Amino acid sequence: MTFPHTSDAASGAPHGRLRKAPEGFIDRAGIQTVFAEGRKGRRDFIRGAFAAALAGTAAAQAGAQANPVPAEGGDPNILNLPPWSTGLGQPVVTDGYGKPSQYETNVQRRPSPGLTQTTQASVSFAPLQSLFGIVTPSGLHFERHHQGWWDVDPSKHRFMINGLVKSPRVFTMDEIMRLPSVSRFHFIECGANTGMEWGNVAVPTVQYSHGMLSCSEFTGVPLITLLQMAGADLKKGKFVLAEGADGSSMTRTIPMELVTSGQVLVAYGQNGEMLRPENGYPLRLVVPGVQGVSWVKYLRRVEVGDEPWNTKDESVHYIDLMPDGQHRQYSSIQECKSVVTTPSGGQVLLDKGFYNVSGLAWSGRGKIKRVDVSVDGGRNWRTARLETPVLDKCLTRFNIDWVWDGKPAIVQSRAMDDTGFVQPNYRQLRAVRGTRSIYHNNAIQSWLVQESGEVKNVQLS
Ligand SMILES: Nc1nc2c(c(=O)[nH]1)N[C@H]1C(S)=C(S)[C@@H](COP(=O)(O)O)O[C@H]1N2
Ligand SMILES: [Mo]
Repeated sequence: MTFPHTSDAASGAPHGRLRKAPEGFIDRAGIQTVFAEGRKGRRDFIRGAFAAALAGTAAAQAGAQANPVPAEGGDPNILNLPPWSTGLGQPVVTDGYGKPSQYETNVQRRPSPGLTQTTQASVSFAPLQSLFGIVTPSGLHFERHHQGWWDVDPSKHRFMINGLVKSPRVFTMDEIMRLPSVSRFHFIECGANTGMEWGNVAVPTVQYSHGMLSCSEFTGVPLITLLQMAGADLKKGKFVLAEGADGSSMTRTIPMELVTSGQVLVAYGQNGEMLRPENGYPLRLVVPGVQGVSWVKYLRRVEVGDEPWNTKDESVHYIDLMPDGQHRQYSSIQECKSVVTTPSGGQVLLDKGFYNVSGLAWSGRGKIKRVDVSVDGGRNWRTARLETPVLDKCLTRFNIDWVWDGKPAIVQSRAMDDTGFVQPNYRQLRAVRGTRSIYHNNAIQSWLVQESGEVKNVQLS
């Protein structure tokens, strides 16, 4: 399924309909990072750093019209020496693992208040609105558990290869970790990410609309190496089945081409350390470009076979109901997608003037080639800067300058990958996919900046 390159004129969209978030949905603490000190009676703004940024030269040159730092009388925060300039600091951190600043404690992954709450919440969303660059800190990586997570004892964990192989093999963690390894940056996105938007439910923040998305440096052994050690029949073997050791019996079929290309990894490392328990410690499959469900955690078995297995996780879940009433199965590649993370829903712009519009773009088919940004609901587009590195099947950070005139604005981003695929708007997506899907929504996201500065999730029809 591909969409034609949308010309600016063709994608001219009508005005957005403002959708209200469900009552009780907004969890303000989760929405924004606010530096409360000294800001009584003011509107919250998107990062405390903005006060400094606005006084800076880039913003001034870009035509900033407002400076929130009071000039007259002097700012006590620059005039008075704080305790950290006059006293002795803390000794080295010796109590184990380092933690973020106490002023950053509201940057957390969160279960969505809009989803059914079970005794064990099964999804937590990454706070995309608070992150920089492309790497998701491991403690903020989204989680999706079908049966809860486990801290698996690595000395007891075993990984088996069977099926169409000469000699089935069972590996210990030690045996896997002495093999040649590779390290690669890749995004992982749950196929259900942005799923609520199919039903036109205005989840209030980018954390809840797009936060089943994370990006890490993964370290491990290419699965093909392990298959070759077991003497896999790569002629008859057209697919592999990956199975997890947790109670969900997570099993997914993966086409052999992805394995022979060397991209699929049996990974134990995440951002320079071992995987986190909630992300599959001590072993998980990394299937670049493919939806999260195939990235089987607590990986205990890979079977080589000659046809897809049609397991519950591929016949009942993660299928797309198409307009003709048929279900689309095995639609595993996460198509080209992007989202503006600043400004985004739940944030508040302090005042008119300069803002850095920032966001993330990714494609399961390759590298991001271009991202365009619109501030008028898709009538006009400007090409954003792609920040390096721009990697294969990895998040790419984009930035673009914007001077907000204080009037209502609809901010959108539209990504294109190196296959020429252009991220669709809702009209284009629904024309192909209909209206009854849950999974695989890669439509252009719209954020309405209101005159008050408050940013809301809207969907253009
Ligand atoms: N063993 C096992 N693997 C699993 C799952 C699971 O519940 N059990 N969830 C899958 C789903 S649906 C997703 S989206 C990703 C989420 O990975 P994360 O929790 O590391 O973000 O893991 C996949 N692998
Ligand atoms: Mo998922």
